Amino acid sequence: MKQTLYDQFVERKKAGKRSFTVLIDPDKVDNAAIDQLVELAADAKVDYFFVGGSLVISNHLDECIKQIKRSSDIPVILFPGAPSQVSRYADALLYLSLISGRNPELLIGQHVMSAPFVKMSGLEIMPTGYMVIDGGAPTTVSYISNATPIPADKNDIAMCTAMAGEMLGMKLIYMDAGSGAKRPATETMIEKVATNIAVPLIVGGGIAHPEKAYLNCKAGADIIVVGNAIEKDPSLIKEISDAVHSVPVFA
Ligand code: 1GP
Repeated sequence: MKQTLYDQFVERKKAGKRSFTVLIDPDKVDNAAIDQLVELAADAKVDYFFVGGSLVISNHLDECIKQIKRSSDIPVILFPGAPSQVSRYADALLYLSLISGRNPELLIGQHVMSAPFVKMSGLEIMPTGYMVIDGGAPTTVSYISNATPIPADKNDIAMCTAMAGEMLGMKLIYMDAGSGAKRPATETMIEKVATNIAVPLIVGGGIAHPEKAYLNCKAGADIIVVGNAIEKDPSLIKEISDAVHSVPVFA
């Protein structure tokens, strides 16, 4: 049987290998920018692309993914800001439930409305406990989700939220300080979460330097996501990818 991407996540985690993911927001890239990102990502041995955004205003999600696929075999995983952001051209879908919030629509409501459509897509579905951490600025995700983020210094709340998510059956936990966060999630919080769950841990939001990506991995992040900083300076792809991949196994 073909190995799923999720199997690959678990295998990499077991082997102590960290992964680097470039987030592409279809609203922020044109064809030339996609080509450039894909080329840099292939050179830098990027592991995955996430595609999505809190708002996808433009209507070219399918086209964006098809274009990535034409020139690269890096897996494309949807990171949807809304149920409409489903494309059968991707490889998998982070099926996000906003477990840090108390907005029933984003915990289960939108899932119910879109379930048949999501199932019909044939995508690999990755049930993901999505935790928004206060990143020091009201980001699009906190505004759109109408949900209070976990305060940046409340490590125990983050830990308990992740534990509950895992026990509810989430296969991944994603700690997100929000795109362009002023303050990314702290290593203390990442470590607290990582040591209390067994499923792979994704960390993103406001990571702008290779050192921070490295420290997050040392603290227990399995998958690092960077979008904003790379949009501003695409040469960071290589630097951050090298940093993530240089973390010693079981550091
Ligand atoms: C946001 O985790 C992602 O949802 C990535 O954040 O754009 O700040 O890298 P940045």
